[in-house]
Amino acid sequence: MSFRTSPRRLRRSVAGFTLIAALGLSACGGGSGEEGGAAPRPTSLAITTSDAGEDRFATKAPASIKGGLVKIVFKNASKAPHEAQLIRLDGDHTVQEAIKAIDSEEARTPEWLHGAGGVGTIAPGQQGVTFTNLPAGRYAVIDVASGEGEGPPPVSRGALAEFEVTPGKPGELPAAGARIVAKDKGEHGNAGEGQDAEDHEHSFEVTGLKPGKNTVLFDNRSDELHHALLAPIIGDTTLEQVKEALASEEQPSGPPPVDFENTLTTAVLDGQTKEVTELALKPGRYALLCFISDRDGGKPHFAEGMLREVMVR
Ligand SMILES: [Cu+2]
Repeated sequence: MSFRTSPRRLRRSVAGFTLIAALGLSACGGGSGEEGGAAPRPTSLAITTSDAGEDRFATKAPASIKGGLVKIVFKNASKAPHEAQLIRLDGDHTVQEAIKAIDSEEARTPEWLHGAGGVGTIAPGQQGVTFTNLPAGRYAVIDVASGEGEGPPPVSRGALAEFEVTPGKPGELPAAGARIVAKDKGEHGNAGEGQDAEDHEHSFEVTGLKPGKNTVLFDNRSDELHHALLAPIIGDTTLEQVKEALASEEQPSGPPPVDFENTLTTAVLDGQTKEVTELALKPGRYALLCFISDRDGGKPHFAEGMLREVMVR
């Protein structure tokens, strides 16, 4: 499963449920705190995904942009949900190799493949904005997460564009009202309140999420790839029940534990990188989790400490 955001896994876990992904990020982008006079102006990276007939898509991005501080503006002009996941490729590795690695059942992610952030899945007609710093290199924007059913992911059906990033000046990310931090075991405060630290190879720290549109700093201080999924918990389902359902390889019988139609997610970020993105939340209980595994494989991170409840009110 490497760093594919595993809707298939979700689907296996929650039979009869379609991951229609995030109805989310509001259409107005930008403006989220570009104050602070001396700050360098971010380079704009405009990405659009639209329908191309017969279950195919087309993703457009500029052929080359200046790196450093970048403002990614992703417009979903398709009738299906899409994400704009940025990846960076080392050496001579190709996007096709990357897709193969991401879409394989193996949980490993090769060292030459980097999660460079982006905009998590948004609904048709929506626009999402993310700020991050991009080092120079060869990039692609792909959609591996938004596919429905068991068919090939959208990236294999045209939701893909390659581009080059030239060296630019890194800058401060805009201010964010909320913060989600991914950490590795051993870092201060890692174990989480009242949880035993045994299985906690990684953990989330979260502050400031509120109902409505949130500007969120996703700060990956871990050495591994992570994303942050926020799935509304249904009814009185406990976090333990959510965990069981996610971990189960069997078709579950009862009602689904979380509302995947309204799940919000960030893009996948390499270790030691960060981005500021937008997440529109309704009041209620959410499961905050990560489906990615370590680069060398193993369990998805929700089974290694990255699953916790967040109350939004
Ligand atoms: Cu993770």
